[in-house]
Amino acid sequence: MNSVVTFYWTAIVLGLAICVSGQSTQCTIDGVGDSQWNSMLNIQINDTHKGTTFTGATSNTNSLISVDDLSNLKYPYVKVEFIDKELIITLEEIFNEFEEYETVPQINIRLTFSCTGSSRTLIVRHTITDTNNHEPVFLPNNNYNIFIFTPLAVGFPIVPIFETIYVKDVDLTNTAIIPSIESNEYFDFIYDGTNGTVKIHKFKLVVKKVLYSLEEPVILEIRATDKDNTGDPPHTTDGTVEINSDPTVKIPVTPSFSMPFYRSTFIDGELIFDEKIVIDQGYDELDGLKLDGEHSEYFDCNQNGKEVEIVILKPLPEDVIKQNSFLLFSLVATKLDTPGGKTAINVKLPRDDVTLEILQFDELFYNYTYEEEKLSGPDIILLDSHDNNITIALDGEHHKYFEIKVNIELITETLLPPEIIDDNNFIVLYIKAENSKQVSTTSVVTVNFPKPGICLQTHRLD
Ligand SMILES: [Ca+2]
Ligand SMILES: [Ca+2]
Repeated sequence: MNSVVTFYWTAIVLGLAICVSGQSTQCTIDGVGDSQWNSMLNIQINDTHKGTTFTGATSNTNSLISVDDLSNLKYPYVKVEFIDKELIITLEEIFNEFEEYETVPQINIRLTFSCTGSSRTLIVRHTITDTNNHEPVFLPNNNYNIFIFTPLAVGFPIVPIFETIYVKDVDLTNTAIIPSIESNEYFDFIYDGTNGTVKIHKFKLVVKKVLYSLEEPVILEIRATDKDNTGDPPHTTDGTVEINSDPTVKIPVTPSFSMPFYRSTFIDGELIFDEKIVIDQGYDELDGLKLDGEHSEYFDCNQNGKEVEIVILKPLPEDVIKQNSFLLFSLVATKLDTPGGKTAINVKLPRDDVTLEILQFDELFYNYTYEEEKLSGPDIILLDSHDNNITIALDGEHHKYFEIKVNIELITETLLPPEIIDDNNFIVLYIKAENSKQVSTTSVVTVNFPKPGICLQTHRLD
């Protein structure tokens, strides 16, 4: 019995010894340390890398049992071979297109080897460093044709029919495409978000000033420049847009003066203006240009292209000069199918008669705003007025909706009709003060109607 027990014990000890000697013959690969076997073998490559990424002779390795993809990528980008006891890892040809399809810069695989008496697994990670090896590409091609229907408001987006301007840049760290367009007066070229696809950016052209018509096709060069985290120089790709419209479709442009108010001084029988009177929009094909208002009959106006000159038609009577510090009248431009344009002309009269009492407002021009049914603006002050019998009157467009309070402030007691606000960006009022000696003075008040969005027919205030 003892010899039998001894035999079993010997067999158990021998078995254990064989197991222990099996562990000591596990697989090894040159260039792969224990820490890498325990975590992973990280291989750093550029996105432009080609061919082999790792070779290493093995020991105690019988075969490569399996290669498993751990990254769930579109293609197997890595080939693993075990030839003559050597592990060889190579990039497949399709890796050239890795950036076309993938967004995560890693390829993870698991290798399982058959070792002497056991097996061993090794995780291999290829970490891909991005370089700026791709240029931005306009899609579907870099020539776009756009047809527009004028008029178009500022900010109106224009895009090709049945397509969109896309730019693709597949570099792994691409963060943006910066658009630019050749210098032109009509359009800006701006970013318009993504189309929901990573690596594809959307763009549009927008109208940068009111576009009433395009007489000729406009062909513009557009550019897309990439931005990424590679540290490499950016790439720029050129494209063109051709914009056409039907030139027979036109709307008349409402005439508009560059300023709501022009100052002048009457010196030695001449009118000297602070600045030129300019019709900055819609000056062509005017039906008429006329002066309107009290004392305007002494003056005349002539149009020369965009500019308007006001001249003295007949001498100002002495009593007009004596009784007024200023004259104020309107210059009106009329044009068929438009509301026309209007500006105020202020003429400062000479004051060499020092005995004449001067009556004057503190400003020649007051700017009020009517917004959300509230009127706001500066106090209107009469200077050096010791006369208790001064009358103040209001005149001008829609003046019946306003009144002047004693202290002096412009107010409105009634809500302005919506059509007045809709049809105008501003209206002009005249305030006239007259004292008991019939000395009078005038000033201009503009009431602005701020509007969100765009108004095609504008009067400029600045
Ligand atoms: Ca790029
Ligand atoms: Ca790249």
